[in-house]
Amino acid sequence: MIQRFMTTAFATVFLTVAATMTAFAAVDLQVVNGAGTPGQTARISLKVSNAVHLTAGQFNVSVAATGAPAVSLTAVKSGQAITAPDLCDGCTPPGATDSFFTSATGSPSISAVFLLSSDCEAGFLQNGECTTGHETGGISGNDKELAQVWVNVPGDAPIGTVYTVTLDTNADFSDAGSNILPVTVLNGTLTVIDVQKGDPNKDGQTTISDALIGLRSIVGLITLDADQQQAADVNCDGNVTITDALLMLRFVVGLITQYPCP
Ligand SMILES: [Ca+2]
Ligand SMILES: [Ca+2]
Repeated sequence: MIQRFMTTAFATVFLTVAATMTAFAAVDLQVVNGAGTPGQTARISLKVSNAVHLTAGQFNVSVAATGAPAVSLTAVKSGQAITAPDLCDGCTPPGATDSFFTSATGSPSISAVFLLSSDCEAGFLQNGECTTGHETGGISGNDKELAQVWVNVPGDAPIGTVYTVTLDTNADFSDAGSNILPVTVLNGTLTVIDVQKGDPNKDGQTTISDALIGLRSIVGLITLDADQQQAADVNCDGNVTITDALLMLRFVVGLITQYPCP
C-alpha cells in the first residue's frame, strides 16, 4: 500500500516536473506610449521582455480613436535590439526596413512577421536540431526594442487626441529551439501633441537626431522653423544653444528623464 502510494507520488512529481520543463514562460510584448504631431510621422516602439532566444513571431498593430481622423500605418521596422550583425541575415540599422521584417502597409492596422537567425553553440547541433539550452540566436532579456511602427498622424488630428494602440498576436512566438512561446500583450497609446520638448524632428521622441539638429542649428548649418525652435529650446531660455544640445544628449543616454521646463 505504502509502496503504491510512493510510486504514485513519484509519478506525480515526475509529471509535474516534466510539465514545468516543457512550459515556456510568456514573452511580454508591450507598446511604449508615444506622441506625434499632426502631419508628421510618429514611431511607436514595441518592446519585448522575458525573452529567451526569441527568433520568430507575428503580430498585428491597430491604431484608432473614436471620432478622430484615421491614421495611416506605413511600416514596421527593426528596433534597437536588432543591431548585432549575427542576429539576422542582411540586417540593416535600426529604423530601416529589414529583410526579416515583412509588413502590410497603409491602413489603421498593420501586420508584421519577423524571423531572426537561430544559431547553436558549436558541437550541440545534432541531426539538424540544437540541444536545448545551447541556442545562441535571437533576442534575450527585458525591455528590448523589437520593432518600431511608423504612423502618419493626420494633419487635421486635433491636439490632445489619444489613439489607442492595440496589439494582437495571432500566432505564438518561438525561440531558437523552435519551441512555441506564449505571448502576453500590453497595449498603449499615441497622443497627438503640438510641440514636444526635445523633439525638433517631430517623430514623438528624443533621439540623437534631435540633439544633432540642435548642434547643426547652433553652428549655422540649418535654420529651425518656429516649432523646431520651441522644441529644441529644452531649457526654455528663448534660444537654442549648446546647453540645449547637451541636455538632449543627456536625455538620450538616460542621465536625465525630463527637461528643465515643460
Ligand atoms: Ca525626435
Ligand atoms: Ca535654450
